[in-house]
Amino acid sequence: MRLLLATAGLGLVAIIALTAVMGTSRAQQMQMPMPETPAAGIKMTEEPIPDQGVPRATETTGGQPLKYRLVNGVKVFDLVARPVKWKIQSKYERQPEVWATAWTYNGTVPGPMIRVTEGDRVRVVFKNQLPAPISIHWHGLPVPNAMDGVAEPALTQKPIRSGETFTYEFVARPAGTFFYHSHVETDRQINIGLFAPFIIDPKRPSSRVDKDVVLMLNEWRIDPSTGKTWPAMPSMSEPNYFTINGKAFPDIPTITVKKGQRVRLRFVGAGQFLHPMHLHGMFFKIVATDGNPVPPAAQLTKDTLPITPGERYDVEFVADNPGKWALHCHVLHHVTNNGVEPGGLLMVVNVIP
Ligand SMILES: [Cu+2]
Repeated sequence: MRLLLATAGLGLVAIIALTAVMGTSRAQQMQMPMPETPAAGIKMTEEPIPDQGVPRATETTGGQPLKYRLVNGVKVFDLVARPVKWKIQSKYERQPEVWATAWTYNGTVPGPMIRVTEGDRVRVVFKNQLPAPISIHWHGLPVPNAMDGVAEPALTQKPIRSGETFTYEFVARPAGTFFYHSHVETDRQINIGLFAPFIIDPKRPSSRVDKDVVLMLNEWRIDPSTGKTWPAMPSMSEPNYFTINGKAFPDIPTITVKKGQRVRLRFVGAGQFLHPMHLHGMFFKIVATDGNPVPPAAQLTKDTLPITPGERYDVEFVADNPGKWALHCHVLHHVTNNGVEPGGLLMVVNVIP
């Protein structure tokens, strides 16, 4: 790679020198040899995620509710971090089936949803079966400091090494949309799958919805022909796949509702890019930001909402307009799969008359 950069650098120097000597037009006419760029634009600047012996996932859907054991009034959840091959896109048209090498909680992307009621005491027994140290941070939750999972820097705990177990325990509050993710090598670890929803329901719900859907957004860097996966971002590895709940269009399940039903979407920015999510055919109201309810008088009515990394937005709307409506990111490169449209962060809301 250094050689490649050096060659590119020399090429640039040569162009500048030629331009100075010959004038711009002559230099442009000269077909300067440029460094070879792979067709997919994949920059092999660092090692991919190790994939030898990594099994295919046995589950097909991420973010599903995790069962707990009740022990002396404590809701006990078991999590195991392990690598799997995760299918993010089925074969369609001329696009191949695409499998990523993912690091996961319990073998799915996103990891399983922890869903509890405000005030519940939660214990998470967490085992690391990944080949690297990791941790769990409870994003947005005001937990006791020692439970915050910041292991890099080792602010609240040491990284949990491969083979080790660590137990987190705290009271879940307030009600709202949160998530959990690794807090070791975050630039590498989160985007390859170590994130999952954490939903806290209010003791007395103030509003009822017919459909309540969590939509976690993130990005990937994958060679579709081999499944080799690099963390999207380090060493300028730009993402070429974009997923909602670990799936790219056309694999993102349609949200089907009857006309007149109330829908809540909980957007979670789990990746490293901004995604302005746009709903066709209907407006929505922002009812909560980062887990905190928005008073009715302050609820903005929108059809496009930027979700930045780490943010959560709960939006609600009454599905009053029948039809199949697109819900997609309006950074339109993000509705591609490896540069081919349609793909990526694009799904359907089907309102049945
Ligand atoms: Cu986007």
